[in-house]
Amino acid sequence: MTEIKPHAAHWGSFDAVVKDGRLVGVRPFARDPFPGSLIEAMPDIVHAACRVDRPYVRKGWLEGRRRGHLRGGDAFVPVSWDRAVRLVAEETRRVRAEHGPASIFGGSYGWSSAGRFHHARSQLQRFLGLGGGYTGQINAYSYAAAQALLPHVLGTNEVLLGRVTDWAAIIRHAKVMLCLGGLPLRNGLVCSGGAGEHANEIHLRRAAEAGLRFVQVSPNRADVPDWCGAEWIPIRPGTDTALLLAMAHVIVTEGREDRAFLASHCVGWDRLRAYVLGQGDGTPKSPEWAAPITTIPAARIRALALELAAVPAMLTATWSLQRADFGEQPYWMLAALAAILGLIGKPGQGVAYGYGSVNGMGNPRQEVPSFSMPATRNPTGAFIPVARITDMLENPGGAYHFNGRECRYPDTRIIWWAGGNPFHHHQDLNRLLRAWANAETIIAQEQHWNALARHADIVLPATTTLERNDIASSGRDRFLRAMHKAIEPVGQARNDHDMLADIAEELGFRDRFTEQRNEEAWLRHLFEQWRRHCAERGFETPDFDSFWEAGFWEAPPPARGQEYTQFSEFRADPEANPLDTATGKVELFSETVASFGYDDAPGHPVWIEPREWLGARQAERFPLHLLSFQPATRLHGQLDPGRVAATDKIAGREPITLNPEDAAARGLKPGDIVRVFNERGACLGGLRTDPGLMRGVAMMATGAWFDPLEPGVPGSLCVHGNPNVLTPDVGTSRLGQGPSAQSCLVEVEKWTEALPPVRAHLPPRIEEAPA
Ligand SMILES: Nc1nc2c(c(=O)[nH]1)N[C@H]1C(S)=C(S)[C@@H](COP(=O)(O)OP(=O)(O)OC[C@H]3O[C@@H](n4cnc5c(=O)[nH]c(N)nc54)[C@H](O)[C@@H]3O)O[C@H]1N2
Ligand SMILES: Nc1nc2c(c(=O)[nH]1)N[C@H]1C(S)=C(S)[C@@H](COP(=O)(O)OP(=O)(O)OC[C@H]3O[C@@H](n4cnc5c(=O)[nH]c(N)nc54)[C@H](O)[C@@H]3O)O[C@H]1N2
Ligand SMILES: [Mo]
Repeated sequence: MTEIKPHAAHWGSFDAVVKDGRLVGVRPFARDPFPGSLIEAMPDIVHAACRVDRPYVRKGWLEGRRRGHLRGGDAFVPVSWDRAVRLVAEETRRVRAEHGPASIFGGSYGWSSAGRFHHARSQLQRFLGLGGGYTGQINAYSYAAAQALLPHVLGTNEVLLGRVTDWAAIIRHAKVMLCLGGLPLRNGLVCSGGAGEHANEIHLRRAAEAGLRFVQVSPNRADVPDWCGAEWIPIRPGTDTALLLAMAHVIVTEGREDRAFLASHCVGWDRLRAYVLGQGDGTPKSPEWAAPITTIPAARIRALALELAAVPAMLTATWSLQRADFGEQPYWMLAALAAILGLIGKPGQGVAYGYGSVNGMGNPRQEVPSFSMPATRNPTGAFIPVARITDMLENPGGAYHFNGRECRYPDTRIIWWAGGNPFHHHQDLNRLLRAWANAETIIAQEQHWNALARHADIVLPATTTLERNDIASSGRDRFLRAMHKAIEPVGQARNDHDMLADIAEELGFRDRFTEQRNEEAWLRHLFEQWRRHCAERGFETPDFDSFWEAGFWEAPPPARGQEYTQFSEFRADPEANPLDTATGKVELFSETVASFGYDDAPGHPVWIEPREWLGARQAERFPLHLLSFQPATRLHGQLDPGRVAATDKIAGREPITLNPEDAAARGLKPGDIVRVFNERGACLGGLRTDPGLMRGVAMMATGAWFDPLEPGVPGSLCVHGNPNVLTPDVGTSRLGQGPSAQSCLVEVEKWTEALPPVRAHLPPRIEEAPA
């Protein structure tokens, strides 16, 4: 018998087709105009050979090889759920008593699932918070540098997270859109909390039809779809700040700055202006200065600056620009340029970040409340900046700076992860592997034997969303979607909520954790809360049963002609509607940031040479700039064992793209297997070439599961193609402490030895329990 169940994921909404208890197919949500192909991988993922079928404990951990032991190479031993729950509870109790709650690292960064009740990280943090506390992580890998910076400059992170100036306003009023990093459609395939409607392509097509001119500044022409007719200006990665400073130089020297706006709405223009003109350091930031840095001809920089001064313009940048050395600077300078041109708050103009980074950015929609699990308090209040995990593990008690604060790292004894994968997302995995050894116990709630599970001590098998009921919701999407349970849990997998409830019981707080609700009671409870919030804002919503039966609820579309421009009220009256910055104005110079005394993030935007870029001395040895971008064929590491990712690989290895001339200079041709390497590590990749990729740049998507030739040995070749064995692990600056994966130099050579098998999608070595 075939059953059809409405369901949703970060990568789209669909009907699950179930036969004889197995997921056999998917059908895209009928209301989604551009569903994309990622959902097609679902049956492979749910029934993958590498599902964790029952609880396991690392054999070495049971035998006492804990702190100081390199993880990744040991066999695992199956245990019963009862035993696993007891081991975890005992360990949690012991470590809290001996070392205090902050020695449990429960930051658990990661995307988890689209379902908002079973959201694994929220469940784990609720459990750890109610149980006495933990050390968390602040900000996101996506845009940590920006999250620290933008409140100082614009008083808000809405320019990053939404609500941003919407496409309706841009299309109506702007004539040109400057897109640093382009507007890649592949990144619009996903959205945290799931997409009901993939909207980016709708808006881009409308904009192109309306004649909006796109100027794409990026190393990769494919970052904007052809049919946008964008002008492509190639730029060396990591040098956008120099370009923007030079554009400011042109605008000032031509007297085209908006003096009235700078005087009434901004502070610090005198300081930034002096820097642009080179009055303090003797270096005018002219187009002639920026040309050799960026490789953009000075005349082109001058023309671009004058065009933006002449026609209504919207400025944007992809999030990846700030996941780089001193990544705060291009973001600050882009906001400064928008201010110098007087664009901020003008209808359909200004600056916002990420129109090309995720689905639904700039989606015209009514502000409907999102459906979510309420956050719980962490009684320790302890956290680290999101990407400082290796530093934390290496330096218990060590001091560091972050956004004006002096902080100390905790002494971590337990690492506990649910819904994220540090062996996917973190940089310099060989360094992480060494630091990871400093933990006594590593607990992973996972669905698959991915690199996190393989590097854990206690592995608790989690259900996928298809094995439970939930509700998907995103602040960037018009649809609330029911996720019906489609199949029974695979093997002994359990819901994160249920396994944590059992551990809470051992520790004496089950009822506080569950509030005596089961799954259905929770969903009804959260739904009623959401309905109340909707009612307060005047939205009519169905009751739970009608919603569940229908499978989705659609927020009413915005009225025709309705459009939204961010900062329009501030522009109209900056005294009555000040920004939430220290001065209430746009800060081109920030006294607050300057007072921190950071030379890697001073009081106004500056050009600082990245540690790794094509202009650096190391480029002699490692002459290719590696951009490890978001994959078109999966979400991060999720979906990697599925058919969509598989068809893109070359002999099972992750593709790496070079300019044909760079390939030829190395004697390489498309389809070759290559070794990509630098001082931090090496991986294999399958070669592709593209004349639309700038010379000197290599592109390799993230997400191929880490597969070291010798598991547990730092520096071992990743035979599958995970670029994070190559990327540097250093904070963007003391201000943001964000990840800086995009500042990475490598070299590529032909792989001439026998091709080692990819084992990433098979379970690890499993042994029976020791007597
Ligand atoms: N080099 C480089 N590295 C990067 C980036 C880059 O651009 N370059 N980008 C960074 C960015 S922006 C991000 S956001 C991160 C993404 O990093 P992550 O969010 O950590 O990546 P995911 O692979 O989505 O990890 C989610 C994990 O949760 C598991 N999971 C899903 N649902 C459930 C569930 O219900 N229960 C449990 N227990 N587990 C579940 C999945 O199996 C998966 O292993 O990567 C970062 N890393
Ligand atoms: N299909 C799919 N979509 C995704 C994700 C996924 O895993 N899969 N992940 C989601 C997540 S978590 C996030 S945070 C977003 C991230 O969204 P982004 O950070 O915007 O994504 P990236 O793919 O890293 O980069 C976008 C483009 O920026 C360009 N670029 C890189 N460096 C530079 C530079 O120095 N200067 C200029 N001018 N351009 C540069 C590159 O050519 C690249 O193609 O994507 C989201 N969307
Ligand atoms: Mo992200």
